[in-house]
Amino acid sequence: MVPPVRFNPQAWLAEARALIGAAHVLSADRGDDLSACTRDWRNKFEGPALAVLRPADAGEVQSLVRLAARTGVAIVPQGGNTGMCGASVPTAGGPQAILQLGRLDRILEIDPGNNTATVEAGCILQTLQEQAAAAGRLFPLSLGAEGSCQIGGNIATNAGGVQVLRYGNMRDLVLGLEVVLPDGERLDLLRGLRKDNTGYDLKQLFIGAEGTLGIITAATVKLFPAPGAEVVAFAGMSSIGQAVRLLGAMRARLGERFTAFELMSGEAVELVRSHFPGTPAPLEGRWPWHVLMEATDGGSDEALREAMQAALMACLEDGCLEDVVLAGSLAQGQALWALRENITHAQQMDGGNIKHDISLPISRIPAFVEQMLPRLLQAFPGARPIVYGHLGDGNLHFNVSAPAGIAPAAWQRETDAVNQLIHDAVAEMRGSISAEHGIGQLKRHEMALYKTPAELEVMRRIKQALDPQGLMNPGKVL
Ligand code: FAD
Ligand code: 2HG
Ligand code: ZN
Repeated sequence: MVPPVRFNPQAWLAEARALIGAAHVLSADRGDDLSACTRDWRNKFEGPALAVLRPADAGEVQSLVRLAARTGVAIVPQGGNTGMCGASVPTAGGPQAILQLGRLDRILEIDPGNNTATVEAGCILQTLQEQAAAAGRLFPLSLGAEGSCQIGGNIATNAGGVQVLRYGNMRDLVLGLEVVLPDGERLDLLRGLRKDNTGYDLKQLFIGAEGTLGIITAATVKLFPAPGAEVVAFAGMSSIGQAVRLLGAMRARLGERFTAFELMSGEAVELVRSHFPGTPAPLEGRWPWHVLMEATDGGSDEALREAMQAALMACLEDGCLEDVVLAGSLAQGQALWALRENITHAQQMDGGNIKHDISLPISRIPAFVEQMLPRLLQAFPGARPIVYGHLGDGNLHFNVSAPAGIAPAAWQRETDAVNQLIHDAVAEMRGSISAEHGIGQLKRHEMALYKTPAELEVMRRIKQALDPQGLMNPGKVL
């Protein structure tokens, strides 16, 4: 990125204010507090912003992007700022403006006949879930930050979450996109088609690109029939090998009805219980591993419960699990989900951690975990691994909290060494170092280590073709 010659911030801000209104161009020089936008959710990354721009529609996004392109100002697209990799905040370098999509929050259409919704990028995920439910439909993407993350951010990160097992990740849910390109051109790919083989599928470029190729302003996404019945179960077992066998057996028995399969170590459950007093212990005994399972369908609760119970009993007899409880009510089911969703918060309250968002072929996960835990403890005595995640998708959060008595900042200094140990082993098993959170700033240098030169070169060529000035979210991904 080339910094503009004789750049005049005041003149730039005045131009931006003339384009979208003074109230929607926030800047530190006039006393606006930008910290909620310049610092990431984990408090790990922070960068200075020339301004926080809050356009009202795609036309205003285009005007701002054209201004930025003409003046050499970089744009950092930002949704709910809940990302885990520092991708939504500025980096050091030339002038960077955060373009916050929150005012583009309308649901433009829900088409129950086509099972689609067309929404602006700044729509909060939970709002879309609720509006889809009001129309008798399900928008299945579900994750702990759903009350504040935005559809545009979900698309830009190709978010995963807890329903991928049945419905896929965000990429599988997107049918159409509208994107403002780095030169301000608007690309209208907003089609609600399930089949369309007319050349390159351009929308795929922007899904998971973390805002480095353009700004998503709207999307058409898939909806599904709203399930009437839902059953949640919580199981305990001694080994991950049992959990993997349980997954296979439950899928074989319940098929499409099986929607979630979340793994939690005993330590993860205890951590949540210690930071969220009142969290019930779902099972009587303590188990090294737990699994939270969910099944849904369009029939009755009783029938689904019976099917789940029968499947679980067979698994108990086969030794895939050692204890299990079925939620007896919606509230009990929600409490089990809260236990799972609070792990991130509990780790944050515990003083932060070194996060890993790995994926592996599911069949290799037991061997990976069994080998990695002792190796980790040998290399970093006292380290506290908090292992959990979306086992049904082969995606684990192999997070490592600091040994007792080690300050969070000191532990963060071990990041590269801990990452190398874990990610080298993942690469040896042909896994991924980022299953669902993305690369951002956090894993940029690591991606360069684990991708092949040919993969990186094709990525660079795509970036160069779409963003030759390098102004779209610089310092992220590549
Ligand atoms: P932001 O954080 O604002 O931005 C993320 C990236 O997208 C940045 O690169 C940004 O530039 C880009 N971006 C944002 N909006 C646009 C746009 N309109 N156009 C172009 N680029 C854009 N993630 C999961 O995948 N699965 C989980 O289970 C999960 N659980 C979470 C639980 C908690 C408690 C928290 C805090 C986070 C969790 N996340 C999870 C991470 C995060 O919520 C997701 O990555 C989410 O998709 C980010 O959405 P956002 O709107 O907050 O995006
Ligand atoms: C989850 O699965 C999220 O809960 C967050 O992806 C994971 O905090 C984390 O590391
Ligand atoms: Zn996750």
